[in-house]
Amino acid sequence: MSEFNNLKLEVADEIAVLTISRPAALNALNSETLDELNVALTEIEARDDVKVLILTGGPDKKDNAFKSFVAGADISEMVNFTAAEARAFGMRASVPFFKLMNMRQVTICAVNGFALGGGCEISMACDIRIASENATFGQPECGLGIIPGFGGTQRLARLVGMGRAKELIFTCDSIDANEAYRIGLVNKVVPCEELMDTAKAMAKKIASKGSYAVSIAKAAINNGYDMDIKNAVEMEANLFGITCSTHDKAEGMGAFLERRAATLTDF
Ligand code: CO8
Repeated sequence: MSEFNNLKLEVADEIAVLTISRPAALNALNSETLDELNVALTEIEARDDVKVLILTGGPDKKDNAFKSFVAGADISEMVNFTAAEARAFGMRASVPFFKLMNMRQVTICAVNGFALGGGCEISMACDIRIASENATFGQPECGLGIIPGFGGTQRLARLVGMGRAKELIFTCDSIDANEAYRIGLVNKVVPCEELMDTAKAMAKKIASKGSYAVSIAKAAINNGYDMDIKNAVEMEANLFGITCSTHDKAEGMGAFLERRAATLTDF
């Protein structure tokens, strides 16, 4: 695996934990971090020993506490952007963000503090979000004279509905973890000290299923979301057919009928 300046990667028991670590800037996303994310996600997707990825933020420089998941895109880098540079920066982010969304492994975002601007946006590119009780979500961009540009205007509305997305983006209000849960932005809220154990327990449960089936289910949900229902259900039927040709389908159904535990091989 590559070496990174702003990321840490640990792999154990089929679960990768990728930590964004720029303690001097509350883990804000600069170009270098976005490029490193792209490399790391490409390498993780190619690894057979990783079934689920957990993305999280590293501790703060001052007291080593988990204060910020990602406090946004790096404002000191963006401050002098021309329109062309801004567009390039947005595109630079969209590559790793789409990887999080579409890679074959499930991606869980463990949000441990500020998830503002680009931080909220990268969490929304993951399949599932688990928040610690100290997490704060918001899209403060309009207060900076810009708009969410890492997919926020699109993914927030898809997750919480257009009315709530518009309110959050137009007012720049931050919301706490419980409000994020209430509006469907996060799947779960847990005490800070339980965040990583909860994310790993969910990852372990997902990893215990047929990984090929899970990856096909992820593709079916993602691809069908923007299709009309008729074509989406037809696409699902085709993907269902593909899963019927796998060892895991024969083993999973056979084990059920024989009243024994299945041994899934991920294909
Ligand atoms: N960018 C750069 N540096 C940051 C950022 C950031 N987003 N957030 C915090 N930092 C730095 C601070 O400058 C400070 O550095 P230093 O110690 O050298 O002065 C350090 O991190 C600690 O921050 P604070 O002292 O401000 O910590 P506080 O605990 O007082 O406040 C906050 C924490 C509330 C999170 C505060 O830091 C803050 O408001 N940060 C900015 C949050 C924000 O506005 N985020 C959105 C940024 S815009 C964005 O994400 C756009 C995404 C789309 C871009 C599309 C381009 C095409």
